[in-house]
Amino acid sequence: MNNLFSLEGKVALVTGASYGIGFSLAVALAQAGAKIVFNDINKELVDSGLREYKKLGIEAAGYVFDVTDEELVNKTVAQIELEVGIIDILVNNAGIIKRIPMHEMSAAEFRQVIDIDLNAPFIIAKAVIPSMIKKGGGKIINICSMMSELGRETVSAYAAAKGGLKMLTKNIASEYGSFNIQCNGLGPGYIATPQTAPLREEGHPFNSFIISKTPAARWGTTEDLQGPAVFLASAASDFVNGHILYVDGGILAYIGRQP
Ligand code: NAP
Ligand code: GCO
Repeated sequence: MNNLFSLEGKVALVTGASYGIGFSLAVALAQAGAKIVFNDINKELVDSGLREYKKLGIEAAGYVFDVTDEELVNKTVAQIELEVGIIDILVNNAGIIKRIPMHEMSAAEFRQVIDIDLNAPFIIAKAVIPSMIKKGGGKIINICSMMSELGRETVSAYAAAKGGLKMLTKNIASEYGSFNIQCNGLGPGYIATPQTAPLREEGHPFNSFIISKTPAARWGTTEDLQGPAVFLASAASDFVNGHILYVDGGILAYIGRQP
């Protein structure tokens, strides 16, 4: 049974993984045996990420590229394939959110979120699929969100992107399942990372709100996501395809605590 979850001999690319959820997922994949490749948008972040991986005994390979830059993505994937190996596991993690009331959000701000959170996963999946097909298969994990299913005030662009990412996941699964490529989504609930730090400030009403909406009555940690990520990256999920695995403490199942 342990071999089912082993990633020995696999190369995993995790985008936006200098810190936060991406970093935690990369650590888990490394601890399951994968060789970790990650990127971030500037050298300072990549260098800082390399130092943090090394502190954990992980010899990661770091590359600097903006996930929305198709030409640079294609060039870097080719470079990774030469320097490290064919990418067996892709985790599309890099993402941003802009919390702005829709009627105050500019089209440019909306497009920026869509570009990073939806167009980039398309660009990178498109770049790695041909070699996965040649190699006989692969795993693509798109980091979705509660907002792949639900809306809330001020996150219109993010919800549109993450809803689209859910359907892109299902379409990649449909189009490439016959090549032994499994594409699934990982849908974190509310996780304590820099991205949600503004919502967790002392006394912020959102803090108590999320606790009341979560049966587990706590914010998630990036460690809560590690086991599900290894499952989706490993042979244990070879017949799981087009699935969004929500790791949310039960939020999506729960109407919320009565006042
Ligand atoms: P985070 O702390 O903001 O980290 C996001 C990472 O992506 C950062 O390293 C960021 O680099 C990088 N990134 C952003 N834009 C990029 C670009 N254009 N090119 C390359 N890298 C880029 O976010 P997180 O909380 O770890 O979230 C990671 C993923 O999980 C995101 O897709 C997010 O939507 C999703 N998610 C988060 C939660 C949550 O509660 N935290 C829940 C569900 C889903 P910079 O430092 O340069 O921005
Ligand atoms: C927000 C939060 C959420 C989380 C996550 C929930 O403002 O509502 O940032 O969107 O980031 O996506 O799954």
